Amino acid sequence: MVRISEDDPLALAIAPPPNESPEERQVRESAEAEATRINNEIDEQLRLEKVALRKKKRPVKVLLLGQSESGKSATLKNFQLHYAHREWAQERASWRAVIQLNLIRNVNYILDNIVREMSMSDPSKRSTGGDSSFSDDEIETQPRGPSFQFTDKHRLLKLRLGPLRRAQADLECRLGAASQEVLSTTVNTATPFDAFHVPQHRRPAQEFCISSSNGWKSALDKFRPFSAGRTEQHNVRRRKDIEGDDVTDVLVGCKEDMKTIWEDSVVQEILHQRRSRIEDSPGFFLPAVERIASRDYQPTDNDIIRARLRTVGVQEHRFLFEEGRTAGKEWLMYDVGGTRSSRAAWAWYFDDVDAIIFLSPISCFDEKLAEDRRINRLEDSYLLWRSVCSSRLLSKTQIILFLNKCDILTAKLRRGVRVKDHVPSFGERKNDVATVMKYFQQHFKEISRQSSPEPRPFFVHFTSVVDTKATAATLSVVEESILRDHLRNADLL
Ligand SMILES: Nc1nc2c(ncn2[C@@H]2O[C@H](COP(=O)(O)OP(=O)(O)OP(=O)(O)O)[C@@H](O)[C@H]2O)c(=O)[nH]1
Ligand SMILES: [Mg+2]
Repeated sequence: MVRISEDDPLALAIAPPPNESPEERQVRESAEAEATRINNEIDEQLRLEKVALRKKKRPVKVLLLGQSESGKSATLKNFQLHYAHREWAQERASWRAVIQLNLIRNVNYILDNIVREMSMSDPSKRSTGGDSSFSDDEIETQPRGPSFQFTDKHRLLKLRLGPLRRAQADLECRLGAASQEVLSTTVNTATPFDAFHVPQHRRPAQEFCISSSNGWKSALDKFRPFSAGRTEQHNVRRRKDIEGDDVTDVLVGCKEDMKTIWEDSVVQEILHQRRSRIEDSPGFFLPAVERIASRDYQPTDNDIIRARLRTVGVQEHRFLFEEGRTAGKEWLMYDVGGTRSSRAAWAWYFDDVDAIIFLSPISCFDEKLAEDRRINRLEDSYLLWRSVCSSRLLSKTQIILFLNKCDILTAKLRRGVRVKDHVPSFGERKNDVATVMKYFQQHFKEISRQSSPEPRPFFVHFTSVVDTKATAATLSVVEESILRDHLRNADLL
């Protein structure tokens, strides 16, 4: 018997009548059960609607992985160029300083070589290395070729291009760590095998966290156009930063000498003897001196894609896509620093990603890592690919492989560089582009098959991401495929 409090009006109102018959009681109880059922149904409906809304809002998450200089940031820029054009246009002016720095570096690299060769031919300077930025170690390990016929022209060029050293230091200071390349080191960098094994209790240290919610914008921030709301003094300062007038003055003043030094036959001979393919190096802008070393220079799309700015740590980029199947949808893309010591931070971002785009530059079968000159770059890429494929955290994540820098690969093979001299397992196969591509692709496919914890499809694209038109076509296929997985993942939430 239920006791009803005489003071509680609600309890009194819903209490069964005092002399309820058994039939009346049955009717009442089934009405109450039906009311509860409808109530629960409405609750469930509301819950599902909430989940659906959350799913709809959830951004598409993509992680770009690969060794340093593999083209991760260049791929990201392609996404921005094709799908978030407004933002791309807003950033255009800020890239000017990066491109100026890239160009200045090209010239200073040539000057370093001249200084080095001059000091080689002058025994009194041999041990000091002059004012060259090459280490003694590097000088000693370079092959000694014939002495070069330097003339007063070279000494004059060296003198007149001197201000570029200061300009480089100035721009590097303003752009921060991203503007400086990592130098060769043989000390205890994380091997690709243990790249992701960071102790659980340790968050990655400073440089290896998200350095800015806006990615490369942090480096470009100082070079952003001035705004109407700021003081005139602020805007004048900002205009100076953007136009970098000191640097631009130096560049304009050095324009003719830069062209002369690049076209000089002795310089070409030095670079040839060093087997230095400066043309294939990141951020090579010497052929565009005329355009870049001018006061009204505005970077083109292609300049921006080719500009080299190292990624420091893990950078998060949010794009609201304006084009494509996912127009109106937010994409969250993580661009990581690819040097060996940066890789420990990657695993923190594996959780919850819809797809990984893994880049491997297949042109680099004959190159060594900048941060560790003992390691072949292709070998490093294989090991890294194996680590990513074998990660349990990623066992259900779609991985898309970009075998990148096919343009450089093609040029290299045409010059007669033989794959088998660097990759013995290539054997006596034909040394042409199609055979080499197929061979490398097969190797990556086999690694994926062997090391993935669960069977996964093998998605591969041959790319030259500096070719924005061809890359647009690749990205539309990739967008479609990532979207499919994103929707499927959302349903599994
Ligand atoms: N020729 C050619 N250059 C490329 C290609 N992909 C990238 N590059 C250039 O190579 C340089 C390095 O590319 P990034 O995108 O900065 O490399 P990353 O993987 O982001 O490197 P980190 O930030 O150091 O990890 C840039 O100057 C690019 O323009 C390509 O397919 N062909
Ligand atoms: Mg990068």
